Amino acid sequence: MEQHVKESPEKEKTITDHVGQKPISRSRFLTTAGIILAGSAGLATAGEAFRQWPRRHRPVQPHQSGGQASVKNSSQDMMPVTQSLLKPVRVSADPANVPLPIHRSVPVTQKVRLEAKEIIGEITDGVLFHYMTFNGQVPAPMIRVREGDTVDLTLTDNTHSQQSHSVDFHSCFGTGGGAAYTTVSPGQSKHIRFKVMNPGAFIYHCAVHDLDYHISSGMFGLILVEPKEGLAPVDHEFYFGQNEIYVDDPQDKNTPAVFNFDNMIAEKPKYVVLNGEFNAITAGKYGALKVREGETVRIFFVNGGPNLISSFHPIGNIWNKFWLQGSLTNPPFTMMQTVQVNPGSCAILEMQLPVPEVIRLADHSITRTARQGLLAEIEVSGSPVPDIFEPVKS
Ligand SMILES: [Cu+2]
Repeated sequence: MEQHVKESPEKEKTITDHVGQKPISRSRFLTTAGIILAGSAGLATAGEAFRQWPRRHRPVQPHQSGGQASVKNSSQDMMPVTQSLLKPVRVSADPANVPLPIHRSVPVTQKVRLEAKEIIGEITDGVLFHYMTFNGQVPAPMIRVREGDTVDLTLTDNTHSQQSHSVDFHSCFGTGGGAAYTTVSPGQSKHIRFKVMNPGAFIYHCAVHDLDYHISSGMFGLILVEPKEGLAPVDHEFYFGQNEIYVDDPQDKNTPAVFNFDNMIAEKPKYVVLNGEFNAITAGKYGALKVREGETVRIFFVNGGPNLISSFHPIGNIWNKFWLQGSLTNPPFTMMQTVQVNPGSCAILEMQLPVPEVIRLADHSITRTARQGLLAEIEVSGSPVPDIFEPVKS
């Protein structure tokens, strides 16, 4: 059995050559523009652009020399502007892309393939960023297994990557949660097997030397270990991940924002986001989630951090069930308003929907929601229930 963590096949698109006004293939256009096509969305990866760069302008690669100073240099000098000809790729994971519940009574071995992939995305309008991801999305793909299953994991570092990567599963007993055996250089693959012993939602994240930088740049996700008896059925399951991004304002809209290590040490991020981008899952960006009055919603939530505690709150509702730390060996708390989710941890949360409304998922360290990009919207359709809520005209 293999989880759907693979990407769609590459598609050739035709665009217009503005010089000759005749259609050329997108890959041909990019090659002409000094970029080689890579990736399903037709965007050149950061590593490709890096290779196109004249050697004398290349930054020192951190994993060649080690140490934080070299990382800083690498980030400050990172990326030429040739990708300005392209629309940056979406990195924000679709919250509705959740693996189906498990209905079986025996343990199996599940193959999971993850690919470390560095891509240029856009945090918000005009702010390009060199994301580091698993499989091109933030948070990384949700993995769903059953207590007692064996995860057969292969981690590959994309050939276009600039950096080495690894993965630490909090659901794995083993040195570094597997990270000690999964450090991969660009083009390399490593393979581990581990048994998931305890039910719950657990984070996985990159765990190389500069793991704070890598996690802040997008390398974290959630693995759900269902209990043997399964989870109660609900109408909707969604998947969200929070992280903070420490960047300076970009020079201009064509130059990726530079990562600021001093601000990361001071824990002063520029952005704090849900699913990788500023207010990504809202009507104003990729669209709000749609549900109906009377339904039940379950959210699998991972806080990548790397440093900030989340105070997770559904504005206009409360969590009628909340599994602290994502642990399913304890009973849920009930009727919780704002819950704490530590960096490097998860939560499972449920909401009931007694009235039609727009629910806004927020971090109630509320400046993060008011100004820094942490917002998602769930639109509940249905008929007004004046007994529960009624706007009164004065
Ligand atoms: Cu990494």
